[in-house]
Amino acid sequence: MDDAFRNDEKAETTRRGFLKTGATVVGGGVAAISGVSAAAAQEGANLPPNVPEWMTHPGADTGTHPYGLPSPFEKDVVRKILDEPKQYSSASSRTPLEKLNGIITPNGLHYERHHGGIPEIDPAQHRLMVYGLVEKPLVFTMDDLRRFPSVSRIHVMECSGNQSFSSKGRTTAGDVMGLVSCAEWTGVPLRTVLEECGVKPEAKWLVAEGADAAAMTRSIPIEKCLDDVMLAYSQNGERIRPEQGYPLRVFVPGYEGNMSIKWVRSLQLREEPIYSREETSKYTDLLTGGKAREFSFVMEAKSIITFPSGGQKLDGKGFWEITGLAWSGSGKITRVEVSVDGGATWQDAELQDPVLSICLTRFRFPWKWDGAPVTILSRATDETGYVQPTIEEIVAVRGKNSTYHNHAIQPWAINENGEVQNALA
Ligand SMILES: Nc1nc2c(c(=O)[nH]1)N[C@H]1C(S)=C(S)[C@@H](COP(=O)(O)O)O[C@H]1N2
Ligand SMILES: [Mo]
Repeated sequence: MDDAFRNDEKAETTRRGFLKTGATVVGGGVAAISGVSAAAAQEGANLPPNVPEWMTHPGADTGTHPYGLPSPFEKDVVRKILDEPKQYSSASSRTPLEKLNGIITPNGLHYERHHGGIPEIDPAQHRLMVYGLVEKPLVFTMDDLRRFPSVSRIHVMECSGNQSFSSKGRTTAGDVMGLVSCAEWTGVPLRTVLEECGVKPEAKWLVAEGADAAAMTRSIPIEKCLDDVMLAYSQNGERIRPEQGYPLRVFVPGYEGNMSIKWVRSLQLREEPIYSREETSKYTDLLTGGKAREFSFVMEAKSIITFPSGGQKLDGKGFWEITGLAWSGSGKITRVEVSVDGGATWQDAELQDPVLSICLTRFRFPWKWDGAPVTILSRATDETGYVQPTIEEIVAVRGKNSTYHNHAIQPWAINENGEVQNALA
């Protein structure tokens, strides 16, 4: 809100203009931003010109929370378990995309996908074993790994099971697409560790195994491993959370989240992929005629409007900023278009800096709602020229058997009361 009144004359006039159209002007405009402040003004005691209660005594002591917590007023900003799991150990929780700003997902809200629960691993007893087609098989401690030169990169990660083909019962942006999060990951480039062991020329694949009860196992092509894959131990500056793979995870930028093996304990170099459960009976795209794609590693360009989105309400016509997130596993987002007429016409949204490779990109689009029912959509393009498809375009190529890798355009329907609904639900 403060931002709307910063000392930029032009912006100030324009924004005041926007706000006047929608909100009641109280006491010169500053308090007029939303109906909420107007309603609260009637209660009075803590509002101008009174001194609020919390200024009348000292606040809590420094160090009350050695590890800080969000305000208690933010208690509803939490991860969401959408489909109550039959077994606790095979489950996912979703990032509340519609409640967050910017591009970084706070660690406590990073989405989770576990196939065998969250192991509690003592880092002093954790080891990474590298074996198979290497000159020198080696076992590393966490301290060994942290002595290598490190890298930090901000990247998105998305589960290929994100955005179910059946949108029934999915209300919010998080419900629809919350198996995606973005963090700054720090670790050692996998290439550095592999060079320490000496990769034999016959090695074409690396098989990573996790130290969870699922022993999650995936094969990664060696070229990718020698390119940008990381062995990550930190997430947004602190050690990776247990849910994200403490103390060590593989991070495979741009590939389906399933390949970023958490709690990684071994890396085997091989000539062939291992064809584990997660790359045969699961995480493969079924086509028509009994066929399936062997692998679908790269996460394609995608976007979602997070405001206004399902479950939210526009409090009257006038100015609203449409905003959302776009990303691609193939590089940078170069364009996001928004439609405010159900897809008949499209206009470019503004991309907010920084626009990073394989990273959430925030887009913004100023809009004046005339109060009539409308469907709004967004569509992303990445630096390879790939344009986010419609669901019809995906079905035309793959048929209706796929369950993974849906990256279709998401429509939100706004009714005459300003209530926003998932147009596909
Ligand atoms: N060891 C192990 N690694 C794993 C998984 C798992 O269950 N066990 N789940 C995978 C899946 S399906 C995804 S989408 C990502 C989720 O990572 P996150 O929980 O940190 O978001 O981790 C992958 N790595
Ligand atoms: Mo996943």
